[in-house]
Amino acid sequence: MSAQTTKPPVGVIGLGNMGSALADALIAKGFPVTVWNRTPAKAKRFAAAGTNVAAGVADAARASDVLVVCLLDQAATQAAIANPSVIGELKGKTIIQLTTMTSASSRGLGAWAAANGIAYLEGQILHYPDDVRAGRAFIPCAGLRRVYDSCRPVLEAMACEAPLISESPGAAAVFDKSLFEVVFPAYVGFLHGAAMCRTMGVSMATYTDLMAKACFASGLAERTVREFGARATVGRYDDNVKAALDVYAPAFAMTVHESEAAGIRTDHLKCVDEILQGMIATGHGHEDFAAIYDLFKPKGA
Ligand code: FVH
Repeated sequence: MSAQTTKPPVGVIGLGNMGSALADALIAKGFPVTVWNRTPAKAKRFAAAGTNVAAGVADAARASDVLVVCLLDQAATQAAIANPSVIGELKGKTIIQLTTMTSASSRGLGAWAAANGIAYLEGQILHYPDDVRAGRAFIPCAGLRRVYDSCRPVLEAMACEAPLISESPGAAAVFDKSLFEVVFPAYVGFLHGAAMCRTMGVSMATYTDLMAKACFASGLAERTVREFGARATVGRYDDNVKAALDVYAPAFAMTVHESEAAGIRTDHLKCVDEILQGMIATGHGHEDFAAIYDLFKPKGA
């Protein structure tokens, strides 16, 4: 992609929920876009609006400097791009890979691209298609800085934040999974908490409103992750402790007890309870919650 061109021709491979939003965002920002989808029906509205629709992935690659790939998974991505006619068209060009996949798959794809003279940037979309259309999506990226720099205009059309978090492909994929790790248990907890409160006659509306205010509108969630991050960076957990693990552990044990008393399953709570009790048993009760970070060193490190 030429450094002087701010709006290079872009191909979008995959017009599912997310791929079509990416194409919409690029078109809205004035990029010359060529789209392709395995099932042609999904490309119809683009053709009707005057967007170039390619007959195949190789045609889309030929028409583009940058190929944005957003397919179901790694296998679909492999099927779409790993064939000689596509490789021939992509040589010297750039792939922005936005399909959700594991870090190992992304590294493999990066190595495949390098071996075929194709620049590779991995990005993982953290938000929903409507967020992409509204310009409020985050897409953390990983890949060589020079490739990232050359892709910035395209990234900025699809995301409000698209930081380069590492030069190693796979890092964005791992970040994506970390996000799932943070939010999915929180979502499960939110719904479980609602069930507990319902047994005491608290309405869903009251529960939702109070939880949204207590965790998010108050800034608690953001303050907490920033404080944990700062403590874990220096590895000190015993200074200026606002609430020690000695305080949190019994409170969480009560949560398990409340849930059991209400006849609601507690399996997802038990492992957190075990971690907290383990911290107390190993002499960390006086420390901050962030001390748990040190439990998660990879085996052998
Ligand atoms: N939708 C979302 O909110 C999330 C947000 C976070 C990131 N994800 C990831 O984005 C990838 C695509 O997700 P999607 O929501 O667009 O998924 P679908 O609407 O199901 O569209 C899937 C597209 O993949 C095409 N496809 C599937 N298999 C193949 C194949 N073997 N060869 C070529 N294309 C294939 C499918 O084509 P078709 O079924 O219409 O012919 C769609 O274009 C995904 O990794 C999410 O995790 C989205």
